[in-house]
Amino acid sequence: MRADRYPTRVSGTPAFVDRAEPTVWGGRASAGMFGAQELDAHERDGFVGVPALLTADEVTEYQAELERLATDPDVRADERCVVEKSSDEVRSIFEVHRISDAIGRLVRDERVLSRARQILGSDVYVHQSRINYKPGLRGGGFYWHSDFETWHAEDGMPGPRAVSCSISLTDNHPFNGCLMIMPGSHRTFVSCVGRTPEDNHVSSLREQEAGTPDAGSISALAQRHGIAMMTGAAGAATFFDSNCMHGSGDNITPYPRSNIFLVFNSVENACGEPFAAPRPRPAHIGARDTTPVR
Ligand code: 6CS
Ligand code: FE
Repeated sequence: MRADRYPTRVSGTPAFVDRAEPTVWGGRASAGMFGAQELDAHERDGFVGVPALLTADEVTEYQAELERLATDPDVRADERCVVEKSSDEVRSIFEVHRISDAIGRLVRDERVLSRARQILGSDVYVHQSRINYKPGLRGGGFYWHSDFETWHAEDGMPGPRAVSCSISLTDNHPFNGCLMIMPGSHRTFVSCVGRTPEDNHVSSLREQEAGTPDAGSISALAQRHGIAMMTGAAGAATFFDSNCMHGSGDNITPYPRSNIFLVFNSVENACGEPFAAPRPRPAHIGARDTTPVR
């Protein structure tokens, strides 16, 4: 029987489980573009910002690519495309590093890949990639959650040895649905109540239910850690640990919030059977191919 260090969606009462693993792995041996202070910040807070990861020209190039993808009828008809609950606008496109050559190049770019390898201390593969379009005026938010809780329960990810890189392609203001993270919350795993329904991903990627932490846990973590807003100009990136408690608000302003979201998992942390779901999610949401990114 496989040990489950992070039981979730199996009990009627929520619980806090202390994280057993480090946040920055491998004794800082991997060479890469993060300096020592940035890795210290990542270990402490669970996230670290990289202002101007992309140049202004690259931002323009990727914005055009996002527009092209969102208006391509074949992409819209693809199961990897998720539309907003409230409108018919594109909300996310998954496995975008395979659909778009430009984003496939970004995954291999040293500005992204070397940083992911430094944090995870090993070869890495893409567990998930997506583009999030949070359109202006009606862009839906993402309620508080830990990505690792979902990836553990539904994709069979053993431990929190994964890191996300969110690259903003529009200016992220406090008012247009920017990413919010509770600094330090990555050191506490919140065990969630409720069971995972069949094919949960069909609804959860439009609005998450199962795996949503209870109000008491969210309040306790917010009290303990506070809430940081990942604001910044287009082109900035935030690397954040898989177990950070994070979310983003609705966007009722006319200013869209779009980002490219790349999730790297350590090849030492490959996903197996889900820990709390009837079957694994489709490969375009939780990758089964663990070929390292070179
Ligand atoms: O279920 C997932 O994998 C996705 N859901 C959210 C809200 N964030 C992480 C991930 O992209
Ligand atoms: Fe998330």
